[in-house]
Amino acid sequence: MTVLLGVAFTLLTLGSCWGHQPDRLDQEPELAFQPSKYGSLWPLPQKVQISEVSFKLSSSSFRITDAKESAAGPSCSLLQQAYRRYFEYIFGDVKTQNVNKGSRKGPAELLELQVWITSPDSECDGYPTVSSDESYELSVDQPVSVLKAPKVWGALHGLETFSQLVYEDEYGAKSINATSVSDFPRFAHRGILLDSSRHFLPIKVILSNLETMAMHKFNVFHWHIVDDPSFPYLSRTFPDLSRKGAYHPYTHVYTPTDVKMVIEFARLRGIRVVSEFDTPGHTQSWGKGQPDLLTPCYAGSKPSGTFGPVNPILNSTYTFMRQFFKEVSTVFPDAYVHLGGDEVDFTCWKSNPDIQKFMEQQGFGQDYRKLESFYIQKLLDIVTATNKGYIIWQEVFDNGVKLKPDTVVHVWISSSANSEMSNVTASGYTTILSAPWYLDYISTGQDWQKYYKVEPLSFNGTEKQKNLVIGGEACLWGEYVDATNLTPRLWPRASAVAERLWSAKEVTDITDAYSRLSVHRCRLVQRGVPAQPLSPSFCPHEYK
Ligand code: CP6
Repeated sequence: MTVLLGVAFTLLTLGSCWGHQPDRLDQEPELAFQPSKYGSLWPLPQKVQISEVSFKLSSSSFRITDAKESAAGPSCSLLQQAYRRYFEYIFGDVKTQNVNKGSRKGPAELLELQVWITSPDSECDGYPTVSSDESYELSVDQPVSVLKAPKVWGALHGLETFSQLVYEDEYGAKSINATSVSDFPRFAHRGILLDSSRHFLPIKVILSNLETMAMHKFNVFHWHIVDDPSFPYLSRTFPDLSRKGAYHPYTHVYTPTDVKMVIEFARLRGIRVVSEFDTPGHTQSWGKGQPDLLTPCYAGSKPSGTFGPVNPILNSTYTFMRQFFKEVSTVFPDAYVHLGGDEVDFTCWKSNPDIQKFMEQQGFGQDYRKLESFYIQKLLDIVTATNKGYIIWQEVFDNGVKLKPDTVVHVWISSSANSEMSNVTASGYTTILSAPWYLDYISTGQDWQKYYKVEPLSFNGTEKQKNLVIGGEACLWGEYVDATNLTPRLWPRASAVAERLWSAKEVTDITDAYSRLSVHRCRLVQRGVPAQPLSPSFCPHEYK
């Protein structure tokens, strides 16, 4: 067995992805590329030890297999499909690989990665949840490497980590160093929000984004599926909603089959699909297919012909919501639905004489937040009756609505995020943070650093309060985003968020992050993801 100075080779190879110095920009320090001792791992595992001993891998002999003790065998198609995916990521297009194993006496060869699900219930056929065990342990060694995980969710993450440890030596042959990894997420909820209302996002775009999310150990796809401009969700119970409210009734809709496909594709990658049906605001498109759902706005004493938020004073509103959310609760298997509740504009409610009368009867005075809370309270009860939990935008909490103890409050307003996190957790609610992570906002320069430097637990609060922060989401609002620019706008900027939510709190070295992220970004490109560059540079395998 020949032992190579694997690390030296790793560094050489990784180094080929570094170009010139990044341009000096106002806000960020200039970062020099110094190869990281962690190679190109992203997000960084909780514990890693990479040795200098290296092995070769060849596509003709290397296999990913079920360990014989594993609780998941060949019948677990989630794992079998994952083995195939990662084999392809490791070896690329096998047909065009140079299979120059030949007679050249080289270092030892790694022949096998055994995957061992250690808990009696592998959860192979289940859905991931907020409390899923995502931990894994990986030992890369001769003659076989072992990936141990209690559940399939950890195994999926471990396969990604394994694939990130493989690099090309100077002859283009695949190598890996003896390594041990012990890993688990810092936060349980690590999400990406995509908005399919401002622009319709073809299923293909959604699926490829899920694939990229899996490469980053993201585990929640927050599907902001409908909003003011369009209603692409095809409801079986209320088909007029998309027939009249989508941009196009056939080409710009998500059919039940489409939705199933997204959910299963996500499940196979350990990703939850949390749908958002945002009300009472952001609902213009709902009004087209559901007469009387929205509040008629008045100009003086006459209806102006425009409509405002969902009409909270009609019984028919709640009959509709009951049926609609009953359907949603069966279509989306996740235990949570996102109910929105953000940015309700009171102008229209104020203009409407029937609403004014109702306010008086209820003793709400001029406080329209009370009317908003009245609506939301009823909605929450409706959704609770479907046996779902809910996530709501922060305004619902701010307005003092009575919430179930397991409610997740989604903090999005940047100016007050820290005090909001303090207040929400002081009231005993769990929370997720998005305020610092609006990835639809763009600027020149390395803004990934700004996202990376966020510390979600920097607010004032007790240990108990901090434990209520279950994670965060990067948001890609869709006003200026469609299939043409979604991927490069999101990646690798969302990669910064992935590491902040997965890795240990102490992982803050921006120089080390830059080195790993540069190579990671090239890996995304090699895998066919058009992720934008961080700085002037080149990749060994450019995008094609
Ligand atoms: N759409 C919806 C949006 C936003 C929200 N809800 C939003 C507004 C301002 C900023 C970011 C996002 N585009 N439905 C608020 C959660 Cl800065």
